[in-house]
Amino acid sequence: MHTQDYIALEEQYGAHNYHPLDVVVDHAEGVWVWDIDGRQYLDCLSAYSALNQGHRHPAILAALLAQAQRVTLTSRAFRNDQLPLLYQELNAMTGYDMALPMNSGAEAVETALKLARKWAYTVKGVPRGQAEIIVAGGNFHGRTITIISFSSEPAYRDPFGPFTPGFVSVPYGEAAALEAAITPNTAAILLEPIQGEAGVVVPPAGYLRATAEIARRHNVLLLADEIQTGLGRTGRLLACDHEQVRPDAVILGKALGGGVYPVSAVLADQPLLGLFRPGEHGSTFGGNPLGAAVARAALAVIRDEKLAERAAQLGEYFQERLAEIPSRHVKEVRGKGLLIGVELKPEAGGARRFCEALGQRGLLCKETHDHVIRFAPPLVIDQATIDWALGPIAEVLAMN
Ligand code: IF1
Repeated sequence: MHTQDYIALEEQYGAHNYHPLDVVVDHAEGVWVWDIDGRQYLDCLSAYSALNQGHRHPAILAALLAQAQRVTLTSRAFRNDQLPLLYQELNAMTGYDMALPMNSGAEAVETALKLARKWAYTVKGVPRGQAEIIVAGGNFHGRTITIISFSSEPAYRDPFGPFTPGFVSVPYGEAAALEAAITPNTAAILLEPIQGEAGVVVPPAGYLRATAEIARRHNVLLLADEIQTGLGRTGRLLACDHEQVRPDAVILGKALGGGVYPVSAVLADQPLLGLFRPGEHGSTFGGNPLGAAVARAALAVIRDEKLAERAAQLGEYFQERLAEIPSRHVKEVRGKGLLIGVELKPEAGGARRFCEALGQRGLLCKETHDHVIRFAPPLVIDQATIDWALGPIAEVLAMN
């Protein structure tokens, strides 16, 4: 079978909810990916930051295989010997008292929203059914009906109503707008520390700090969606750490599963996460021993290989070199750590053709929101590989 055969099968038998680049991946290791014809590519997307530790990290694979030989699934009807250790290790790394494990990012976001509503009714005293949660324009938190209910992107929402009520949207990056939206019924503010999908939008310095202060002053929870920004990506373990902000709840996903298995979680202290009672929330696969063993190894790699520090150093280097590339197409290079967006001018004709041209030169990238090329390689990348990547990137940015 050839590339075109796989593409034809996929188009015929699969739902068309994606528009992937025409690369059929055969295998991968570290920062590298090979297609079925043996062509080699540098992965500059990292599955949207789910591969911070690189493809098939040996320690994570070893944990996966060892656990698969023992037990993979118990459901939460019974206990297993991995989940308690994952809890303890999450606590040691982040300082939060407790965690609640789920599978996908969207499920963990839903978990945090349910938690905030329960807190509003049982602790804050908001009348039942009246809780409001403030979100930011341009957000991306997943694709469930509740989550798309507060998306500002028509493509994610449009034919999928009716929507879940109880959400109020304010412009991202403006603390004053957040404060003005707070009412006595406000339960929480839900934010991404950097908006990934919106095009790597970095808020003004001090925004998170100011938001945390406003939330505290008004007795409103701050929920940080660190699914994409967390676990080292931006140069700190959590992106909120850049401003010494400690949200009431942190939502993790993606790299928590080390690029091999879906694991997500909500972290919070006991007075908040302790509010859930048996039966109020759960998941068949959430907290399963295979996922927990993988997540333990994924966290150990982040800690032992100092991936946050690597992202800080190499990200600064990569961003500086990108900014030096002369190109009439580039409007701005921005980001934190190894979450980098290159925004093109509207006249450039969209980022997609640049991503396709990069693909032909051995770099896998994905456009975000038409005009931004995202560079987010695995955090295990080294400087020499970044130097190599800058060649094809400069070539492509010099195109007409
Ligand atoms: C897709 C984007 C990235 C996320 C944040 C929650 C979730 C995500 C901050 C949900 C997921 C994804 C999912 C993937 C593409 C992708 C994405 F371009 F759509 F916006 F990363 F930038 N919070 N992000 O970024 O996590 O339920 O998917 O595990 O939906 O096509 P999930």
